[in-house]
Amino acid sequence: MKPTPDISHVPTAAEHAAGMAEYMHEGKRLASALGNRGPVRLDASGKLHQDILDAYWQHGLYVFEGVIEQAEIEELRAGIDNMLERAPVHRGATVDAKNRPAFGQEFKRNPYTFIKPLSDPWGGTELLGGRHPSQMTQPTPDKGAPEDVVYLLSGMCQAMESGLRLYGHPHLLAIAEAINGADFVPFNDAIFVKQPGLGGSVAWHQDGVTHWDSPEWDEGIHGFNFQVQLYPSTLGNCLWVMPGTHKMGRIDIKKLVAANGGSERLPGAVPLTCQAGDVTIVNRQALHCSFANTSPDIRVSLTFGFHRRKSVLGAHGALGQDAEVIYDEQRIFDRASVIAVAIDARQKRYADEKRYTYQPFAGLEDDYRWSEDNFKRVILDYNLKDLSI
Ligand SMILES: O=C(O)CCC(=O)C(=O)O
Repeated sequence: MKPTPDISHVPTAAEHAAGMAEYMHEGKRLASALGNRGPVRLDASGKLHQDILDAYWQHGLYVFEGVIEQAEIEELRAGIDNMLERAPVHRGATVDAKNRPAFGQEFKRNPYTFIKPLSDPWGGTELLGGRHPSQMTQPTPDKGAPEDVVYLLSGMCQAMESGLRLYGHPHLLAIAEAINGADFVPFNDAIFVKQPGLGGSVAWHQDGVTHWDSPEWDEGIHGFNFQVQLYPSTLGNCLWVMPGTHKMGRIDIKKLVAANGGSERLPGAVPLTCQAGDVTIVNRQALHCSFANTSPDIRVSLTFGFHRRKSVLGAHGALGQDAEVIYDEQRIFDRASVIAVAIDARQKRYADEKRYTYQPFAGLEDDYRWSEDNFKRVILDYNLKDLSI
């Protein structure tokens, strides 16, 4: 029998890393048995290959290898470095570490979320619809760790031109179309930054919060998220997913953890290890988490999701959007127009790439060109109109 970890002991970062070894070993074995990874394969008409779609719907996840070219990765990394260098010097500050005005104060939504190093800010709280009911281990950081670290960056389409161009990537949009239909609509975006020895955890959860009791509930009703990996995503810092759980309805996470002796190392999960430039998709109903990053490696994951239009139309705001708001045609159109501008911004940089045609904006391309005016009209503060469900 496996020894049960002593969950009452608060481990040091080194103890936490060592304690993960066996779990990581088993996860690696399960992930290689599962497969569910490979390059993006499109058929002659540009549609995602049916085998990939079937594999995604079977397990609720897929890892697309080598999607983003090195030059684009470098641009995205530079954008993130710039945001991190120009972050408020501490939570709530208006200047950065060099006493310059901190980045992003012109945006209505603050781009920076800070946490205590190695902490779990959501687990066991009512935040985000209470969807993270069980708190993860919060190891003690090494001496000299900063008081706060950046956990999330938001607003990638307005904060970095490279982020907007990524949002218009033809292969990613073809994947969104294959999963959610040609009239798919956006969800939101967030960049998870897991600094080595400092990055916090994201407690076990299922993302969706609104449609669990819908008479039309099915395994795709809450959409899916992409994660574009800018650095290798390792056993020690990656996202972990429980395959097949997107089909199971709402899961009693507290009960699962209790049945596991109180340990968050839930059996059966697979680690989504990646190389830089790989892109994962995870169904928003799949049970997933990431552990405190006590590894020596950084992970930066640009995370953005898409929905079926019919899941969103008429739904009430959730997850940070005002619950009184109803997502009507206009709201959906406005938020979806970011995709139209992103496609044009991408085309201007990658002229040889086949441009994606986003069906809801077919014929409206001239109104949604990438320009300074459209930055102000469409992109600025676009994330106030996220379509969270
Ligand atoms: O990347 C992570 O660590 C967490 C991502 C996640 O939980 C999510 O996108 O819902």
